[in-house]
Amino acid sequence: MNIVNVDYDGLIPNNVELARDARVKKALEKWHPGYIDWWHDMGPQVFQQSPVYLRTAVSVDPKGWAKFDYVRMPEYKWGILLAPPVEDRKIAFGAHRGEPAWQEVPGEYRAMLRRLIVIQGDTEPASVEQQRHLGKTAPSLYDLRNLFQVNVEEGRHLWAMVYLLQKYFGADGREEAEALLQRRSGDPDTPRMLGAFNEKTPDWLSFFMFTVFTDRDGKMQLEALAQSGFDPLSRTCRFMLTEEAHHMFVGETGVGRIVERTCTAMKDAGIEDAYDIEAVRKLGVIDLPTIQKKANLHFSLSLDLFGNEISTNAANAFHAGLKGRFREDKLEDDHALESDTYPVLRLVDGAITKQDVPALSGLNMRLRDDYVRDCNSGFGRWNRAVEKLGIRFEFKLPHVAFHRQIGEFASIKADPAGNILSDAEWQKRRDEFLPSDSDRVFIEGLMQPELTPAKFASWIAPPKVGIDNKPGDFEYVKIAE
Ligand code: BYC
Repeated sequence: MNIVNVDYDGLIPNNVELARDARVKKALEKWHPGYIDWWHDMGPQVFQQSPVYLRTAVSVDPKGWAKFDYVRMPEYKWGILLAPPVEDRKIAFGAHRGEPAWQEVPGEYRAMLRRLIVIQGDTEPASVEQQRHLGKTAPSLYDLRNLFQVNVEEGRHLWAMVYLLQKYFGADGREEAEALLQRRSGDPDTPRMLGAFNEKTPDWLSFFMFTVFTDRDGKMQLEALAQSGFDPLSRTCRFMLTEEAHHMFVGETGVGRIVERTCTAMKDAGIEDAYDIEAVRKLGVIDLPTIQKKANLHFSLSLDLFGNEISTNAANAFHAGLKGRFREDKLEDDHALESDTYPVLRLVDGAITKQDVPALSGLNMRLRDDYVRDCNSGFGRWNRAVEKLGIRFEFKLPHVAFHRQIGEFASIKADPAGNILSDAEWQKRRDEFLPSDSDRVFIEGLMQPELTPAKFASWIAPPKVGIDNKPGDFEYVKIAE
């Protein structure tokens, strides 16, 4: 075994020499049955015993790290995989810039580091819990397989954070690892830590939007943590990012396929007006304005995950060298930001106003701005597809003040263009901006399972290529076995 290849002999595949680390191995083996119980209780509600064509990480070599095969989900090899170390790596930002990256937890920052790892860890099982019922209404075997792939990898990401807690944080790390299995998405008494992870993912359009917008927050946060001066966290996040890319692919192509199917059906039926919702829905497809409303919802929920506009936590984590900026190592400045400013949208005397704030306090917003830019690229692709199919409609990202629950704009109501509305106006117009009860009922009605190989539900187009280049009629999940 070396750092690139993974040791598959034991219960827990790993490239961290677990076999030589009796204490951590024992702690993880003790945690394992609780994890499996959690997976049975809170993981996918159906097809747990069906062989699923899944990829499993067998290496951390970027050129070929995964193998595909049929696996029953509870038997998936959830391993601990860290990207190879960078020789002589130095801390790249903050007060310790230029010092060797930490291989052990820096004592003075222990609590801050633990909190970041626990929050990251908490989101992983939360998303599996949110998505557990979706297998019952999959639009195809291809999509069912993709859902399960995302789920098992989120499970692996929980393992990744639990390894860090068990290895580096002693008794309190063990307690936190236990607590990660106890909290439940949406539970009134023991909810998950961040707002968006307690929301429902009621249907497949929401699932795809979640993987577009919320997994993309995951990408941004992992990129920021991959810059960490705490080297084991950096290496862990670097490998997680490899897997995360597929989750966003699932979301972006999922929404893209829904948009394509809608536009094609409209064209075939001779419907030009995208807002003739009743006529479009009669075709058994999802009208474009409703897709936009779902995007509005999931984008705004995901913006909340960046925290407050002005954040001492973010400033402290950067100063300490624990959490950097998006691609910090590619930025050209002093990487200390002590005397810099950053422009941030704030609520000043009731108006949305751009204000220069100390760059350290504005770090959450800087990451959020990078995120918004990244989101726009997905919108561009969907808009090009709409245009190509000859339909007049444009998807737009809503304003950052729209429908917020965290930060300065939580106290106001704004429309997707960023105009401030009175409470009464908001109540009157809310259903123009966000999915209404009748939208939900309509979408729910469409969510009938289609589990015949090569077949797809009426509202979604087939993918351009199969997973692992498999043909269109490939049996991605062997339902009958
Ligand atoms: N909900 O100083 P502030 C992923 C709390 S997703 C509830 O602005 P900070 C994935 C905050 O905790 C990525 N509470 O916060 C995606 C703080 O509480 P305390 C997950 C919130 O720390 C899909 C207080 O408000 N990873 O991987 O600067 C599927 C003051 O706020 C929320 C991370 O998030 C909220 N939305 O920023 C699967 C990375 N926002 O300490 C997986 C680690 C804020 O006063 N986390 N609060 O009690 C962080 O870096 C930061 O904790 C946050 C918040 C960016 C989340």
